[in-house]
Amino acid sequence: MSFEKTWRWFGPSDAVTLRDLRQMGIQGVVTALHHIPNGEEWPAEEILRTKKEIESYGLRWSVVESLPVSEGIKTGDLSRDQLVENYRLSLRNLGACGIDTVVYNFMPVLDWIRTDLHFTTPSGGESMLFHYPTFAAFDLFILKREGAAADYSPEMINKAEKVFREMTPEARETLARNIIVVSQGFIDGVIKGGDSDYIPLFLNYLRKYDAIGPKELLMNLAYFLNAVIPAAEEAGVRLAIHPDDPPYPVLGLPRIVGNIEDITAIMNLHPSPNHGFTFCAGSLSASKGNDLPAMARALAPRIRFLHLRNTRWLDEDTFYESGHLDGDTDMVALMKVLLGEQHRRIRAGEPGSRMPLRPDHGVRILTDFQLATNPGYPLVGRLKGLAELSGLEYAIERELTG
Ligand code: DNO
Repeated sequence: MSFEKTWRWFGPSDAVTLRDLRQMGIQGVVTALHHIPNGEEWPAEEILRTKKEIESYGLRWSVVESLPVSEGIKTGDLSRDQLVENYRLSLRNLGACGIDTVVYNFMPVLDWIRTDLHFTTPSGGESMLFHYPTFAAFDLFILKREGAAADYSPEMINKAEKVFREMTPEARETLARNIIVVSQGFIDGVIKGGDSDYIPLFLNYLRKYDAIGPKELLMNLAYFLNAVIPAAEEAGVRLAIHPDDPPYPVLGLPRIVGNIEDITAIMNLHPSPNHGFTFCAGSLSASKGNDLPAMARALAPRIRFLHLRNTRWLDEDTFYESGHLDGDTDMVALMKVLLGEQHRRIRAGEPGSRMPLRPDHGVRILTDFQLATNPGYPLVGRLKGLAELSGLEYAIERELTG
């Protein structure tokens, strides 16, 4: 089949081992040097150590996810130039070691956000859910962020008040920890598990964006790209920016990678083929205005990496991460567009035609409850997703090629 099948692996401490991946038919590993602090150069020896370990199982290190972009680059503070220089060095080292695709995101302070990490799906599995009034309650009444009320409609504030009133003190604490610490720590977030006074720390990070709106953030992204794209080109590394999740502003923070206009504007910042995009279906589907097959069609030549998963809306304020095929995104239509692009590249003999695909997130089912994995990354649920996506790919490929 045409897509390279990949899997996110969190390194030697991941309960899913490289041996497991081999058995599952995975071809490429998606990982990062999670032990290197955010902002520091990734030394070639460390990259090679991980690469050799992966290769000793007959796999390849397909994609770096992520080489994190530090807060100083996003805010454009005085540390920026040193951080950008370290980023350039890491890209050079990765390229020299033969790693050619690097994912990053440009979301201020936070990465993805869910209000419930343990939602029971209709079939009894466990998944992650986002409920906007609960998120508003976190912002208004737990964080008590200054000026937050101006960001919500009176109707939403009423809903948030009701949610907050009905929550126990423990539930409030869990919500805050989930958003600030639990879902961020394992992806190199700014606040780590051990920080007990995480709310004031978090508010301090938010305040750094007081004078930064979408325009300023886009300028800081442009500055970053102008500095790192030449290094990526020299190193033979393709950068792939990841969309925001959910793809709209939160907590007074700008988010600028959320829809077709945003992504087109970002791609237009630099024409280099080394400046591309990670098509993350789950993140993009968290905004009802996004037509995913149309976005894939419009962005096709710049897509460097595929994250496929689905979401389902329960009501106007709530979505959860459903099965990979089963959800509100038309995965058949999306897969057709993506496969069409993959075939076009192969036919055109384009260098770097490869589109690695990974099943993003998954529903916890069966023995997943016995395995300590990161939120969103169960073994069986993701493997089920990969099997479903592969079956779909197989069927569409037969249809396309006859
Ligand atoms: C969530 C992931 C994101 C993604 C980063 C890329 O599980 O899709 O955390 O890795 O945003 O930088």
